Amino acid sequence: MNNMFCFQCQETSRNQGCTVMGVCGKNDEVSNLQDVLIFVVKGVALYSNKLRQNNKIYENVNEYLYRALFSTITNANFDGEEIKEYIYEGIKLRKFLAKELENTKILIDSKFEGSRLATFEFDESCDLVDLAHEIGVLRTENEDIRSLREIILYGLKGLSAYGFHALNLKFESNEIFDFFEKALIATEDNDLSAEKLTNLVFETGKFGVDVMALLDRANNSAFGTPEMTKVNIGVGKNPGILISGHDLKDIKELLEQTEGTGIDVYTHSEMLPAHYYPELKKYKHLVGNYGNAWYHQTTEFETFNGPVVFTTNCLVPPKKNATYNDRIFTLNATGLPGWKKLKTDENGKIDFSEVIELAKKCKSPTEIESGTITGGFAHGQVFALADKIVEAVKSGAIKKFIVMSGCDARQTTRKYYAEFAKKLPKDVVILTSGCAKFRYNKLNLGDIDGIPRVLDAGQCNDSYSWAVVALKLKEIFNANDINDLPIEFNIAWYEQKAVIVLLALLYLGIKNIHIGPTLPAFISKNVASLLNEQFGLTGITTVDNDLQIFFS
Ligand code: SF4
Ligand code: SF3
Repeated sequence: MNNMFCFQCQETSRNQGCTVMGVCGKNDEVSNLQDVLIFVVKGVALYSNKLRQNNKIYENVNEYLYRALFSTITNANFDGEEIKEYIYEGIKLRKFLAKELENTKILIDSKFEGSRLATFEFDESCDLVDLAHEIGVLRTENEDIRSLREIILYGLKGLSAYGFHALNLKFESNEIFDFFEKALIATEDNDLSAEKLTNLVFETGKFGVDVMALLDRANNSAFGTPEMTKVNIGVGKNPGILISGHDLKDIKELLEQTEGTGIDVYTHSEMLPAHYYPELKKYKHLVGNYGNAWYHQTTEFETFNGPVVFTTNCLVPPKKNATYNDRIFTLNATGLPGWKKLKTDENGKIDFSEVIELAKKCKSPTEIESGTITGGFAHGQVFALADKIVEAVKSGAIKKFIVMSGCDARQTTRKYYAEFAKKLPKDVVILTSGCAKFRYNKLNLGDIDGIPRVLDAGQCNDSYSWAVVALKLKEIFNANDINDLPIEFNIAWYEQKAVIVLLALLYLGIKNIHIGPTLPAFISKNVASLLNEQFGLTGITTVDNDLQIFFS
């Protein structure tokens, strides 16, 4: 029997599955505990959904469901003790909900009543390997059913992440929660056929669109409409705090608490787009972005010299000789043994005083690059430039757009994306979002009539912007089908947020998407054929060959 089994990300061992230890650094104990947690989360969803049907909604349960599932996303949480706390918290919540249900005399689904999902208990004496085998990925023997169940689950993980950020800004949707719970329960329903599960995969994409739209509204109302912005990538003389991850409410609080302290704030990786929002860029001490995509952190945190705050993934377990461990703080669903966890109070406020005091004692960051990069092309800014863009398309100055949103990661095969960007015909504009952009956003690819050739909409969830832009272009050009537009899709994926983005694009009817650098291990051969036949979804090949396919 395997020590563990996980195949949810692009770096999974041999593109089959991590069975001894995660390539990401997740050990077998944490992996198995996460399997248990996912099972517990489904049990909570079972009761919560029944009560929801009867208009009984519990805010703390909603928050738990998102936060707990989010903690199982790749590179979010490596702390087994914290995962156990989530498990115990879930079992307590499930019991509470069961009592509530008893009081209301509502019956739970007879199919699940008395089942393990409804009654499961956990304690330290449980054999984790046995347990994970019974309730983890490999519980499903049929590989197509397994594939469909896991696609849904990973889509829901991505949905939970985006839903969590929106919730942090007090934006929520009962309809999304309702689907989220129902789909979680469905992944345990042995009566669902492959056809029904396939439909659920596409429905997950619909709610992917909804959750990204919700988060877009939340971010825009809290921080203004992203606008074209030049971001400094050099450093100043003051000590700094580096903030990473995706949660914009967290950076806003950090900026408020550091104002006037003499500390500068820098963004890392997916926090770069914070600079594009008026209500965040107005802080003079938000001085720049330090470094590149998440996996460079093992060297970049060394030279940053000051404290680092993680609001979400991607965390990388430090090397043995790392000197920065006592400078790292985590928040929300993230955790790593030995790194300090910052707590939020009952009003959701974070106390950054410890981070600020530490920063004051640290050296200022060591410069690793200089200059600026430009971004801020979410749908609002693109619409403001619409006339110029449409004119460039009509005159033939812009021949095509290529959406290259998604994730970056370590594998050397990802050099493909930098090479692909460099070799693109000069009349092609890259539309990007997510950390994938770090492969080509510093290549100085120039502009077309003042329109930069790399338009960065923001974080991975801002891929939604490209769907909105595509729909707008369809209207402007009076096209019958979104696929008739001069837009191609070459998406780089890594973790499960990319899965919900992909499902959302499929739901919107976008065809012929290329994904890479490899096809997901969790997509079985039959499911891959179905996606290929129905949507033209395919993998990447070589740069030259793909350029031929896209531009000949
Ligand atoms: Fe392996 Fe990815 Fe799972 Fe980590 S998250 S254990 S690398 S499949
Ligand atoms: Fe990156 Fe982790 Fe996916 Fe939000 S930070 S895109 S990989």
